[in-house]
Amino acid sequence: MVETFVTQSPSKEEVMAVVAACQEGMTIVGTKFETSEYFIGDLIFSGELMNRTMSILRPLMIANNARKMGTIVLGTVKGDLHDIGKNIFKCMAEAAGFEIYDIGFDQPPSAFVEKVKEVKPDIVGTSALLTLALDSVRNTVKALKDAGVRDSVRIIAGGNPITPQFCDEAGVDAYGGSAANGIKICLGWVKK
Ligand code: B12
Repeated sequence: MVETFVTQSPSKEEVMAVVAACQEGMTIVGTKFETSEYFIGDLIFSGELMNRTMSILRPLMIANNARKMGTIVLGTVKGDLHDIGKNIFKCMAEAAGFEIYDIGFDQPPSAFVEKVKEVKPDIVGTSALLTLALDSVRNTVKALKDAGVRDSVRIIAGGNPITPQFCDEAGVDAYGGSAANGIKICLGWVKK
């Protein structure tokens, strides 16, 4: 299906409509998991489908963008294997002209610190879907501080359990919300 769709030269708007429909599908999967209609195997299957879909759509999302707006080190924090939202943010940020260093999922604070020291980004983006991973976001900010690189970057945190209150308390500069909202915030930072 998606393979056929990409051969029909869709516009960026049409591609984004497919991404949005897939996101809605993932919300339905989550609800069915909560009500025990779906099981862990369904989560795994839906996750694989979504990541595969994103890898097919990615070239269309980032096509024809030569501008370089800034650099982002991005990763899902330690203890959390969810990477679909991170991957969507990555594609949309690339489409907006950012250079992304994606360090992957289940990444300890030290991995963020090492990458920041190596590539000196403008922004660090964390993703966390598990409530249990909120401590990892806190620890990531603390590790950047302890390594003396905190003030060289802006930090944005995304994922459902993140709230503006949490960001204030954890020392995160911005609450990401949706990927689209996160891009707006990041563009605002690099344009200043
Ligand atoms: C798919 C899925 C999985 C897959 C993940 C596959 C993968 N490659 O990611 C697998 C099978 C691995 C999985 C495992 C588990 N999962 Co799960 N999973 C889901 C599910 C159904 C969808 C998540 C998803 O991809 N959503 C779609 C994306 C697009 O949305 P998103 O991630 O929120 O991202 C958007 C924004 O948040 C934002 N964003 C995200 N990151 C970032 C970063 C930045 C910088 C910015 C700006 C924005 C941003 O942009 C995105 C687009 O707008 C959710 C249900 C749900 N409703 O979310 C449960 C869910 C997250 N999982 C849950 C649970 C409990 C688990 C398990 C513990 C289950 C178990 N018993 O083993 C394990 C934990 C494993 C681990 N250690 O991480 C719970 C979490 C509850 C909680 N609050 O802690 C949920 C909410 C299901 C539920 N309703 O109970 N899961």
